[in-house]
Amino acid sequence: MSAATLHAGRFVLSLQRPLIMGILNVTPDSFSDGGRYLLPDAARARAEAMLAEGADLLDIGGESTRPNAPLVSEQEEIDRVLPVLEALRDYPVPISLDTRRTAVMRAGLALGVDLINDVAALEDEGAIAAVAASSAAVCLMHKQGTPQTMQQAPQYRDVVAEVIDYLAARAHAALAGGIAASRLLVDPGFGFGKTVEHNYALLARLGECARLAPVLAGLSRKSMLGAVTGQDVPARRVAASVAAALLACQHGAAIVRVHDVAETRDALAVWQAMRATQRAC
Ligand code: HH2
Repeated sequence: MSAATLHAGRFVLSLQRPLIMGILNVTPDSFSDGGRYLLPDAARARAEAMLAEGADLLDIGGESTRPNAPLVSEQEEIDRVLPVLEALRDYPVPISLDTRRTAVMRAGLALGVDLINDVAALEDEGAIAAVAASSAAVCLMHKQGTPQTMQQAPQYRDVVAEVIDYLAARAHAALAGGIAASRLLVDPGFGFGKTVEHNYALLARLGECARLAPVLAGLSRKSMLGAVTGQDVPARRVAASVAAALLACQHGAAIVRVHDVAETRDALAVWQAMRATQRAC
């Protein structure tokens, strides 16, 4: 069963209400915000805006993992994220580092990041040991293939069962490597080697993932939303993203990773007000 708290570096986060993770990509090519926050000042301004809008955590990434994204060298990724992590290190919310590389994790952990958000579920050599040696939380995400190949022909016998089996195995490996259960999040990896149908099957049955560990869900502005709304441009998928975040929370997500913090916060406030009334009745 999901824990009611998450131990994440400097913080013990209550998961009694869903938390909002604001996305900050320090990349030239991320599918929605690429190129906008490359300079530390622009990144800091965006971080502060998201905090003012109600972000509970901030997720900093230096490599786009969108389908067909070009590979970035380890040093390039470190050079992108480190100045921003340095600028944000004293912020009053947990800082998450979105990376799949051990060397980048180590550099971020040395600066005190509170959470490692790994789309490769700590599969890189030495990644489990690097996180275990810290007090940071970790998000273990499922993907099929690599960003360069993953959307070519995703195939599953039973997508929900296979994703859960994979996440359970990675959670087991993390525990065996010395990372406490109270530091673990899991994520089915919406859009990472999945068809539109696979993604919606995972959303409908997200609660089954939540039996493993608290779930982080990243649906914001993704093409699975464009596919059903006809909105081709990511920036026009805000309403669909808010709906998806709300559905994810209804189906058990503990944290939603979003570009549109203020809109998501308002939608979740309405849902929480209804839930509070239900509990009182
Ligand atoms: N999605 C993206 C990146 N990191 N991490 C988790 N845990 N879950 C996700 O669904 C997830 C993630 C991709 O979105 P974005 O960061 O907006 O774009 P890009 O990869 O192009 O930088």
